Amino acid sequence: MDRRDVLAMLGELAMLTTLEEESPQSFKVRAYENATQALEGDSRNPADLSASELTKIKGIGKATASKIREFVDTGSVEKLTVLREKYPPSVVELSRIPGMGPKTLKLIRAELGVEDVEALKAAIDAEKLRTLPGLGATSEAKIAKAIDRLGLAGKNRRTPIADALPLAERLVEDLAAVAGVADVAFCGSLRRFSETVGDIDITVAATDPGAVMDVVRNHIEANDVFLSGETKTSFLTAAGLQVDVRVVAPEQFGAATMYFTGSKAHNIALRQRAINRKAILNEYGLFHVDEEGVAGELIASKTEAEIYEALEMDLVPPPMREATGEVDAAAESELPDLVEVAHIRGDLHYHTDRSGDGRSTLPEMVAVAAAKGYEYLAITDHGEDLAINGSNQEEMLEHREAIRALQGDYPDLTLLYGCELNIGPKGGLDYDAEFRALFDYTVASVHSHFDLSVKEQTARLVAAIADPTVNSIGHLTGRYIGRRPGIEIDVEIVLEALFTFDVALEINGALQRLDAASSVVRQAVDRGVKLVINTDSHHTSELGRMEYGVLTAQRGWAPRNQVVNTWPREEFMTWANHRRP
Ligand code: DGT
Ligand code: CA
Ligand code: CA
Ligand code: ZN
Repeated sequence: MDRRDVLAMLGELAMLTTLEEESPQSFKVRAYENATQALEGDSRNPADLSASELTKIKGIGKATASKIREFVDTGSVEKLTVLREKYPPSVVELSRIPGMGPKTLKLIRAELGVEDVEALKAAIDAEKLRTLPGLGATSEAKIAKAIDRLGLAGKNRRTPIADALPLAERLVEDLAAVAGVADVAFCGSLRRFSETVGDIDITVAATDPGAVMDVVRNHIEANDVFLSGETKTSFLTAAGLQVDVRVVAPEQFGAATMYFTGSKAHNIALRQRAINRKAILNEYGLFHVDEEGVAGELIASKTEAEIYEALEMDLVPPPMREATGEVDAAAESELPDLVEVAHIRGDLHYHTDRSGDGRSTLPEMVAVAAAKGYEYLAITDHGEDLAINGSNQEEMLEHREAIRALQGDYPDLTLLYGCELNIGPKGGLDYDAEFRALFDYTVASVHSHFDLSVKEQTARLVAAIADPTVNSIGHLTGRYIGRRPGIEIDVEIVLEALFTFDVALEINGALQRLDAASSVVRQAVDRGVKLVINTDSHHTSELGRMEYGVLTAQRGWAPRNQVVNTWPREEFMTWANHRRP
């Protein structure tokens, strides 16, 4: 048990308590959130601390400390168990629908007996929601639209990557530690970095499958194992997510990861290539076939690289394996020169505690960026229009002084005095043009008014893009994957404006955002729009998100030279300055 388990437990407690107390502002919810923040700022493993050591940490109260100890000592928390029963996963899912606050949720459960999305849909279709106090036909329609746009209904419901990836990474780490395990990888849509997944597929290389299956079965005692054979175990997590764990022989690991990574359509194209070469490709390897079509001698199986090579093509990076042209491109050695994490030279959407939602100080945030070896960094705290989180002119100018003062300590890292400008409903931006011109670099983004028409949203973005103090557009639609549909825009028109005004399109690495989406990135790449990959960090622990942004960029076929923050400092600065007044 470690920090991540404790933080996950507190997160779940805060979420379920919000439903229970019908408010995110409740004293208990705040206590769990403060504790989370306090633990994030403490380098020790909370599982190693006694109750009194825990309460000595500022932000952790007695009640929370005792819950953490209960969790560490017994593996569960009674309060949480009770809440989980009251709010099963199907109800939690309901609570995430925009317009479905805790009070409304309670009402529809009590009055209509609605316990899951299917029942909610039925109640909407029967026009029952509008009969409840506080709700009307408008909110009924709004909820119906959200369910539709989030893809929540039907049996093809999918899990947002933000919920699946941490769990998969954890399982991979645990399985890697099992004796006799040579290698482990998560495969499937998750490895392809699809923004939602149907299930998690994990492939383990080991000589003794039985031993691994035992560990999986024991390890997941809290979960629901519904299939367990000699080489495959499937289970459902508490949140209702399916995990498939398969064990293969180490010498077949490459063939297996390739097969289970898919996509299915990519596999089919590869299999055809194998057939054309009098061979057969399956999860065990690439084999010669004789005249009768019987598989014979092994050609390759150990690594994916060997198999792609034997198929006379370049290795296709997992995010591109969607059968959208990559097989032909790889065969012709014409895959794009894809951007990689190692190419990134700076982060250009980066908050400090100058922002109301920032959780680390300026010196802390800069120190971690410097340790990453970045050449430039734009500190982009929120502009004044963003209610609680923004800063007024005076505060911003003070902040600028602090940034300038810190610059002396970092001769190899150029610190840019930046801002995350808020795009208003009509495309207006914070401060005035003169004040905005003082910033070295800006990212402009939408944080409100999600319900305007396509036309209004598009015009709003175009107006912001046309402003000469804007360098980039942050998290294009403002979506939270599977939680909040973003604004609806005419992508063609927005890309055209970005191209014309030479403004960069951000790929936001926050797992719940991954915005612009990879499909939009692909269009932007074709259109010649410049890209920028950022972490939108609000805490020193969030810099790792750069990898997620890069994987999303790869899914959109983004070449290195089209991503401005891969450029050397001089080149980047020239671009950043050229249209600023
Ligand atoms: P998901 O789980 O719906 O997000 O999508 P995937 O791609 O992870 O699909 P999944 O979990 O059903 O299967 C994992 C991989 O296994 C899939 O990407 C390709 C491979 N696979 C599964 N079924 C077939 C099949 O019938 N034919 C071929 N060629 N490959 C398959
Ligand atoms: Ca899958
Ligand atoms: Ca699967
Ligand atoms: Zn931001």
